[in-house]
Amino acid sequence: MSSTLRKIAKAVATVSLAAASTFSLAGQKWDMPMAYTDSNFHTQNAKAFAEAVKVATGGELEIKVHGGGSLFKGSEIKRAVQTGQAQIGERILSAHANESAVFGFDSVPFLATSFEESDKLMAAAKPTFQKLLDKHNLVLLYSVPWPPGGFYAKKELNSGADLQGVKFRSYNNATARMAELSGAVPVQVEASELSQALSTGVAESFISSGATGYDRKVWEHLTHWYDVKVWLPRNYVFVNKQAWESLDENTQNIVKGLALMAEKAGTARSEQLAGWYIEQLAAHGMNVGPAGEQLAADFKKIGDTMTKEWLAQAGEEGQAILDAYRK
Ligand code: PCA
Repeated sequence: MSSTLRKIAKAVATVSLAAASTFSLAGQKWDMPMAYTDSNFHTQNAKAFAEAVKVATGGELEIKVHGGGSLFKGSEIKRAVQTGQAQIGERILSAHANESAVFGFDSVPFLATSFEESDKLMAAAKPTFQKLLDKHNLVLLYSVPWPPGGFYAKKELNSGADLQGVKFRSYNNATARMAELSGAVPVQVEASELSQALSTGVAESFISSGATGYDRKVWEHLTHWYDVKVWLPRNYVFVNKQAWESLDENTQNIVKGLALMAEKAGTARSEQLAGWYIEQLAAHGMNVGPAGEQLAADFKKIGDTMTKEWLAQAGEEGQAILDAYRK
């Protein structure tokens, strides 16, 4: 090789090496732990979001979704993102009410019981919620409600008294409290471990949407679902603040835009699937329908107690959310 050619080859190698290292410095790979199974509609929605981010940023930001609690268990996800062990994550919002009652705004019984009301409540809560998240070193990207929650059981429920002594699976403070006030015995179980808890008799009843009943094939263990519409709890997607600030403004804007779309698309999907999930429970032999008069009245009473308790815990911030919602 002539010395001129050698010089050119060296120059090309140096330039392409520099280009490659610039790319790897600028390009980021984020891990996104999620608690619910890969086929769940929230997880599917997040996968579509991650794919869109990759395409729209020309690969500058790649988000890898880890479903089903495979990277961090549900109960560990928030802490992992706060401390930067993962850059982005998703969790059911009300599970964090044990840290601050404000996180439970969407799980005040019978406060918001339709998709429309759920959106309205989220809009009312957003300023307070975002301020709280900032204190936790997190930035909110989007949130999507589950379909309305009802009661699963393996016998007919005619009144609240029928839950006396029943082993009741909870997934947050509100479901545990509802169990206690019904005289049931709460036991905390992640959705990813629900089938096992039902098959081993650790749990025999719980509150959840048709989505989780379908995802976990609960018809293999239970017989009834009562459409109580107690709430529409949200999953929310949050980013570690330092990870967020490490993105340039252009990338942040792309991510924010796609997050807004993910919220709309996920919510539309939840609403679209809500009835279908219930049909699936029925198609697999479960009795599905509204709660009878006595059962509904008993739950309503428990709901009133829990609303008072939540307001006492969430204080002025809680009251501000309720006032903005009812305006
Ligand atoms: N499914 C989740 C939370 C709310 C819902 O509908 C669960 O049961 O864990």
